[in-house]
Amino acid sequence: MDNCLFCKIAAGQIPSDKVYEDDSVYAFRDINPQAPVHILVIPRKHIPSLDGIGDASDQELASCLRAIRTIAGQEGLNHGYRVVSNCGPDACQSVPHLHFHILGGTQMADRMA
Ligand code: DGP
Repeated sequence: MDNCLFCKIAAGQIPSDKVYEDDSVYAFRDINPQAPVHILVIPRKHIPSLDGIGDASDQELASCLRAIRTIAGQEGLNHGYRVVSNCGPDACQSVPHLHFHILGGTQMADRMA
């Protein structure tokens, strides 16, 4: 999609701190980290949010989940990590391209909201 920030990041048109990529997934460090490790995992295909996954293949979606596991290993998150995908205004989604936050490297709160 022409005017999507994360599409531009995945295409290398906007710089990012890349941690992983494959044919269908790109992952990079969040510009405003909320934990010692804070990485965003995105499908290369433009999908606005989890509400739009009808337009993604099972392979594309599974690739995101497999990338999350790979990245957690790369980052040494051996004691665990949290995965969050904000979907829509009630969840304060600010970038309308499906993304999964990987948060880790610290003990997280035992409640999420
Ligand atoms: P969300 O609120 O769930 O839509 O998360 C969007 C995240 O994207 C937020 O944590 C900050 C991050 N972000 C926004 N713009 C940029 C950028 O230009 N570069 C990077 N690396 N992260 C960004």
